[in-house]
Amino acid sequence: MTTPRTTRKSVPAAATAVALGAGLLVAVAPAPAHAAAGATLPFTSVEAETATHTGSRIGPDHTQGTLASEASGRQAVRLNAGQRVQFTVPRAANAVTVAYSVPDGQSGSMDVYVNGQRLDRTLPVTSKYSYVDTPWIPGARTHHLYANARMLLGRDVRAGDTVAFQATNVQVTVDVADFEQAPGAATRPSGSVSVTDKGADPTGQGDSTQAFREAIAAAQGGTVWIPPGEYRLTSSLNGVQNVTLQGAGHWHSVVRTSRFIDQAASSGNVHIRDFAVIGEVTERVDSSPDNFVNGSLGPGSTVSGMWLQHLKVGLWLTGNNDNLVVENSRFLDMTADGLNLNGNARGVKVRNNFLRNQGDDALAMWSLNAPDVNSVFENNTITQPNLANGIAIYGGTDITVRNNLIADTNALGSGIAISNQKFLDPFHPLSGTITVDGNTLVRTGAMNPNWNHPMGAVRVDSYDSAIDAQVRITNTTITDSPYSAFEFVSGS
Ligand SMILES: [Ca+2]
Repeated sequence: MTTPRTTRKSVPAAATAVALGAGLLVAVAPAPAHAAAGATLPFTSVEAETATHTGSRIGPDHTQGTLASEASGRQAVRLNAGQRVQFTVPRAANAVTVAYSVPDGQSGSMDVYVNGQRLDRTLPVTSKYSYVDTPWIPGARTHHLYANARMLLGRDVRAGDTVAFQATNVQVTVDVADFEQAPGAATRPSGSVSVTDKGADPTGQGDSTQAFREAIAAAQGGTVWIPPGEYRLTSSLNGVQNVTLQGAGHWHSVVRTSRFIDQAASSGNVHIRDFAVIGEVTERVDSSPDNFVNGSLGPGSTVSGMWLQHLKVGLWLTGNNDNLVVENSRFLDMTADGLNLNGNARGVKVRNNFLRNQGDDALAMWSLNAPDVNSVFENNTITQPNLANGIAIYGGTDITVRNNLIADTNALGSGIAISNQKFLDPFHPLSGTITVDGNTLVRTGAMNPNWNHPMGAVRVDSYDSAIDAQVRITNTTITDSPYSAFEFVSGS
């Protein structure tokens, strides 16, 4: 949610037991066997605190604004120069992504060792994308203390091999590492229009904006091919409709821009897949469209297999996005939301995505101007949203939140919030049936400094109006919550 949050009156504890509204039905059913929660992911994560190391373990901690509190598992390993953390590789891999933090204002690199042998390549680390301040949000402190860095190892490693990272010239706190087998580059689809045929520079030096625009115009009804390489765009694309944008895989085709698509309307049939969009967003400016997609992709569109990083928001969706599917993508290090259906979403499905280190709600529906209707967040894995909720449903009609895995929320956040907090008008409150089924919540919920009481792992919240909807919460698994598992909050 990238609107300012109003300061909430402290609610006396006794008031939370008051009935929320005449139409509210809450069913907490026993848990039968059900599908495993979360996304099916191509990588396996290993926590640094479970690895061997010569540094010092920090945490566990749930205090707002601390490195340990923002860490996956609420623990991490701090390395001073010369110290290392060594992971036992859990699966065949040739690539690794490391979540880390370095002190504010600093940057450097870590040496990388495979089975004790130092690689020629190093892993750069920087504080550039961390330490986000949002003083207009009451209760916020400096947050977003981590960032992610990825690398191809240049060789294959097997389960049981070791990969170690050694701090060299800066203190590094290592949180978690993802090991995976990155596939080779895909080949160009026949009949496609390559951006390089239109003059795009795959070295990342030249400005490829115009080449992308020309390729999209030339490929109407067909496919734009983004070959392996890095492409720098200096302004956003618009008028994108009736076209497929396809890369060779997100490890191979990388677009460097903080604003990829910015358009209020589209006739739709836009398909975006298999490349990375990595921005340079270091602050959060709510009036700027520093997003992968800002606005509308039009009806019948899809986003799949994308790597999205260092943006403000992944997808901030308004206008017509009927039946949009967003799937199999990774959202890392946004300074605000991962994805927000900002009203008027119809039949949107967001499924099987991985979201780590968002600076606000990881996945949100906010029914502003027009309701979000018949839309679904399912089988997503969400970890470490460091301000606000894992999943937040602010209003809307017939919404489903199913089989998601959410872990390690921080200040101002629940694992899942079902809320009539409106933020702005015209707001469309919860109506119809709100299905919350099969979700797993690990260490979610946090103290809210504005309320002076905690937010629970699952929060049903009649903040601005009574809830006149059926809210069905079933088959929920909640473990290690620092505060309440379920919380029902009356209005002010
Ligand atoms: Ca950790």
